[in-house]
Amino acid sequence: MNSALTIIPTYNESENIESIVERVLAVGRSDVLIVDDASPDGTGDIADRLATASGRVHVLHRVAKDGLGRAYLAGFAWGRRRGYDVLIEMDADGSHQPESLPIMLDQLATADIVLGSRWVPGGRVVNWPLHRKVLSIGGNVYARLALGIDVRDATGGYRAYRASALDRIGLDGVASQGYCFQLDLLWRGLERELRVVEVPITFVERELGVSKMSGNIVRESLVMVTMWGIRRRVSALRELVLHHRRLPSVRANTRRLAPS
Ligand SMILES: Nc1nc2c(ncn2[C@@H]2O[C@H](COP(=O)(O)OP(=O)(O)O)[C@@H](O)[C@H]2O)c(=O)[nH]1
Ligand SMILES: [Mg+2]
Repeated sequence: MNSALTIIPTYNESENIESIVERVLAVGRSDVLIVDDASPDGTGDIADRLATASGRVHVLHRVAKDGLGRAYLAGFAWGRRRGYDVLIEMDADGSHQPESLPIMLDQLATADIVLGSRWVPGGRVVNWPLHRKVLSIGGNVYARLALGIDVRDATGGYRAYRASALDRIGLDGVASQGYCFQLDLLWRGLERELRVVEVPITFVERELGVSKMSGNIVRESLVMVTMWGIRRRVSALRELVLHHRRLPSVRANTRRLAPS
């Protein structure tokens, strides 16, 4: 693999952005793109300063808060135009530890999508309140059952994609946000038979700033996952009845890295 870009979406992350960028640069495996949605707290100005200080840091300013999914889509497009081979998703708040990047990126030698996973053996969550754990585990169990996938952490936001995987996924029709955005990309990847590997990570809840999670984001995921699950079952039935064929299993291309 050649050049990698870590994309960090930000909305009001002035207390976190400098430290996370420094940590990514210290790991030394990727450039950085900050996608800031005109944060009122001045995150964009700090980002500009970081970009002036290092040629490896770039900033994409957007005019208003427009959701995590669209921030990533803009970041992916920016990175693809500049020829990056690997696109990484990382939160700004320190939850996704940059020090895990080498082990994740090494997996791209034999995978198209690498998921940083909290819910495989060796994965951990630090300082999360019980209700967030319940929501995440429950959401993942539901996604696994509804979609028939074999992924333990399908909603996580710490990931690495081969650029070719994003091309195969086809980002044009993706409109979902939040956790649903993460699920959407993974589901499209699995349906296109991309190779997915889960790497255990330690997720550390933010110490500074506030979460932008909302009830709407949860509801969106629930509705979409249910719809995708039904659609898949209808397609499977149609293939079987009309063409006497089985759909390829979406589970076939998934594996887990053992805890180190
Ligand atoms: N650009 C952009 N970033 C966002 C938006 N919403 C959330 N983020 C960023 O997405 C990341 C994850 O958000 P966070 O609030 O920590 O979600 P949580 O970890 O699920 O509680 C952080 O880096 C946020 O700053 C948005 O609308 N636009
Ligand atoms: Mg967070």
